[in-house]
Amino acid sequence: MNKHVEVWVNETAKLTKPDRIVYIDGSDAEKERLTKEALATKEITELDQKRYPDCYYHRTAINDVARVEHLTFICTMNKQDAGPTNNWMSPPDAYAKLSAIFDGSMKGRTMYVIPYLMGPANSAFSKVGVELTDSIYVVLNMRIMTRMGKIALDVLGDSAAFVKGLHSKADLNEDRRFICHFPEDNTIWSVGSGYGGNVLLGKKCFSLRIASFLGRNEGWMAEHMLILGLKDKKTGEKQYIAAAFPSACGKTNLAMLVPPAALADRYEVTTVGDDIAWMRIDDNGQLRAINPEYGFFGVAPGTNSKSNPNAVKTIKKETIFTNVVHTADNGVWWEGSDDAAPANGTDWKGNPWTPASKEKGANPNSRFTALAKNCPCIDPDWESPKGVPISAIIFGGRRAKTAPLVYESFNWQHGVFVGATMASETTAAAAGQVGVMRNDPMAMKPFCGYNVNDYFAHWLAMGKKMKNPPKIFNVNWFRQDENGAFMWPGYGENLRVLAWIAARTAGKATASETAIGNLPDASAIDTTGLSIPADMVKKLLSIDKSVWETEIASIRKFFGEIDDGRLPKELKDELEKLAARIQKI
Ligand code: GTP
Ligand code: SPV
Ligand code: MN
Repeated sequence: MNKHVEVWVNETAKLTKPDRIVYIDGSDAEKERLTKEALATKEITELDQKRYPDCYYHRTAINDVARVEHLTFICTMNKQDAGPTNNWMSPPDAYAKLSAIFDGSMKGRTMYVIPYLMGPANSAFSKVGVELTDSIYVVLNMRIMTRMGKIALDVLGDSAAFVKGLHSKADLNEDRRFICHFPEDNTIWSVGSGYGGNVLLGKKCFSLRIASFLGRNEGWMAEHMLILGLKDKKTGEKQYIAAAFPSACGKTNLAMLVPPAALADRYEVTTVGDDIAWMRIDDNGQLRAINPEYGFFGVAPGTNSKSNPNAVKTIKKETIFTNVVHTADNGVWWEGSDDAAPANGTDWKGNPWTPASKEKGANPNSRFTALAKNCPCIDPDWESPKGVPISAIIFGGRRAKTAPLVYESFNWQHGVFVGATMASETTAAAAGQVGVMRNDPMAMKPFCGYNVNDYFAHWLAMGKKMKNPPKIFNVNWFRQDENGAFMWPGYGENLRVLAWIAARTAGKATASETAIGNLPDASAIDTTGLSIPADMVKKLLSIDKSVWETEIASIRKFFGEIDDGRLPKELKDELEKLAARIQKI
């Protein structure tokens, strides 16, 4: 064992006082042993192994079903370094406060030591983390979401360069639940939760909050982005596109997109990642990206053979289902699944459930944890140590009125402004009210591990270092008509928008310059085989002056709220330029 890890494990054990310590090696034998143990303690339930080979079911506590942004803190010595969008505690205060909760929290339990690697082996992008946890569910999930065990220790060698993550379920009491990040110490302390993003520390805590901080200091980027490959089979050209949408706004779906029948001969989409991208500029000035994860922690409700057939195939085996309906015949079900609702089942709260029940059977944020390598459309280069070249970056969110289906920014700086001023409706991925519009710059509001103004400055600086910066686009699959119905069919049909983006990036498509950016003419979106009212695409691409005036006022307000003296002047300039252009409509 790496001696730095060992020293830290022993120190931590003095605080948390586990009955025993188990070092995780990632082997198959270990997986079998842990699975048996988790079955025996009922932390997981074995599903019908004929229909669901190597699949398990887990239910979290009822008060613990999503990320908790109000209990998530960035703990930097200087408060301003955490910035205006993060909760802050001073490191001494946070360590003291959480130490009191961690004290003895693992009594009667096992502390698992999980070394894990974010990114492929032999890659300059990759980084090592070690998570100490008293949750066997965390271990089994980390085995799917990261490259876990020996592989990580081999990369680490004798080095002390690893992210220290400490997690204890403690008593799952919300009053004693905290997710604290100490970017200056490479450390994460998470206590009082057993749910996904709060406890699988390799994911949002390390790969976004800590990694964004490291990226700023080391000259790279950690982003809440899917990465997909789009191949034009006619020309043989292939592009990689990264897209940032807020939580539960369609990253997994877009990453695994199946082209509509009418365009299936022409285009192929492959998946590199569905949630997180680490991006670096190579020696030729090209932006390249890896997916640091090894699996998908995807939203279950709405996942079916029509919306996301590749996800349905990915979760056929070796999958952990969390907070969905457990059916009487020992399967799983959720709202919007392929199967008819089961006559009898147990809902996410553990109560009997039938289709006549008033409440939803699956929690809206119920999830599957599945291996990326089981995804039928996984990209052949998804584990390439040098990453894939990114030619376009897409921002988007849930906007009922404002944003058109798609537009292209004028240049990198304007594109950074477009990302910085993103807003979207909140979803069930985080605790709190759903459907509330909020600013979510680059889909990183809950995940940026430092001052968001410095983050914008980092984006601007990175663009200057690239030879051909990716073109930056904005999309909106969620525009609604007067009756609140989605105007765009979405899902596989989004390929039609990707195709325009790719053509535009390749310099092969025309666009009209408008006040907000370059827009395709309605005829430039290929609607072959799509039954949609003739003027719908035109409507989807329309820009309403008064709506945008309101938008400008809201951006002005947002900038006013976050500007602590560090908001880059370039972004304020872009706002004034946008306001002037809108004025002229
Ligand atoms: P996180 O894992 O939380 O980061 O979410 P995500 O961004 O990967 O979102 P995901 O693809 O899981 O989709 C979330 C929800 O949005 C699901 O209920 C989807 O059915 C729905 N959704 C995804 N794509 C579309 C789309 O193109 N149109 C519409 N109307 N809904 C969509
Ligand atoms: C998100 O909320 O953006 C997720 C799920 O991807 S979690 O891992 O819980 O953060
Ligand atoms: Mn996410």
